[in-house]
Amino acid sequence: MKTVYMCFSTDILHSGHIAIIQRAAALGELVLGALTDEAIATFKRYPLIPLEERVKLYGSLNGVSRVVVQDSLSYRAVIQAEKPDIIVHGDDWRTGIQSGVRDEVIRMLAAYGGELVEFPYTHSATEDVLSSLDSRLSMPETRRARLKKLLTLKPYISVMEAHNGLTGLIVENARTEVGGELRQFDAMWVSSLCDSTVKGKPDIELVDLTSRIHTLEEIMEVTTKPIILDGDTGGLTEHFVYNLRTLERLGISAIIIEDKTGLKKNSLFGTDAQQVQAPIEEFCEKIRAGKKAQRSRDFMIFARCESLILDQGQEDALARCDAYVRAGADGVMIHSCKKTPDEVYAFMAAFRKLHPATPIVVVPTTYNGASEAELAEHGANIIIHANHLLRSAFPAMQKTAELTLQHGRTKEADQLCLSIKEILTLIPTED
Ligand code: SPV
Ligand code: MG
Repeated sequence: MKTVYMCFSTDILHSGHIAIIQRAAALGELVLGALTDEAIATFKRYPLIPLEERVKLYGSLNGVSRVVVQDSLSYRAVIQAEKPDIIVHGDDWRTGIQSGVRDEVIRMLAAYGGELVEFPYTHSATEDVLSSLDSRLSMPETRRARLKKLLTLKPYISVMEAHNGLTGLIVENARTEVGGELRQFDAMWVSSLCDSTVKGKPDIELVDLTSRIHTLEEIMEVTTKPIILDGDTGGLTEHFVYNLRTLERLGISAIIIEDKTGLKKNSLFGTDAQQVQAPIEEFCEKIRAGKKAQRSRDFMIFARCESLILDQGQEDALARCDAYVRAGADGVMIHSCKKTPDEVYAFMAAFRKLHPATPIVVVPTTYNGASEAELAEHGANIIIHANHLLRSAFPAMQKTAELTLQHGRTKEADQLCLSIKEILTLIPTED
């Protein structure tokens, strides 16, 4: 009897799945692969039913002889271990993001005479239910909890900035395949720099919370991924405790507040801007008050340390971050405006000795030669690309304006623009 392998990532079974299992089982002895939560989280929402439960569920289905765990989107390890005669998949992976994974499967099967059988993909009514389930992920309770959960599932969290509905959609939907693995952003950063700059205002806590919330609402309305808010200094402690409950209720997953006092300016000015760090105890009190005020268990407050930005040295950074964690911060953000990540690496090595598991957030804007994987290897858990969608859009917009003035028409700017057809269909209507 031939062995047949098929991989599943679903946590909600419908009649279409049962039908495909029966067809696969008719080809031989069916081994079902259960994709791990970590692997699933790389390309869609993490499963609501955990792996162990899914393994039991799959194993109880008629036609399934046993279940094995597949820990990557690539079938490489499973093919090597199981050497199935047949691999079954829906034909929907021929194009798009999974086609590289498919190519590898075909190559590996060919090496020993195995066969790929593709069943035509059929749209099931339950798929609509599943996508409506996905949209329920945007509801505040579920959405807020997702960041904490992802921190337990992924080696590191990749975050891109969003500053309005459209950029939110880009962060929500951007996907790429690298070496057989799918990549997508895990969360969004709503930056004070970008939120101020799009409004033509400086990044000095001038754009007030009401306005920041408007931006958040705009993004949240069209996306489902968790949001980390750049909360600047958090303002007065007396105000912070109210404001964070508002954010929590909206479904924001985390706020990062920085240990500055007085007129806050953007950190990337480094020591060129006069900026003052708050006394350690004063900032710890703000963290303590915030943690006491929050109502849910999953909302997180990260403490951002500006010691390296302000040239106060590693010892100061470490003492502060240690105190912030002791005051209840869920994690720390260590910021730097150096061109290399060396001082961030040195900090993480020292901090890890004190707090082996506390999340560390980094923002590699000036030291962006360091890859996410390198930063994570040195201890980072959350990596924020803080301003790049805005910075990349601006040059194109400015060039378009200049070309139009220069030529008295817009034709010369065509190559910088979406086509009319593309802009009309970019945002589909729901019918
Ligand atoms: C922001 O994005 O507003 C930040 C990060 O606070 S930075 O601009 O690097 O200070
Ligand atoms: Mg900021």
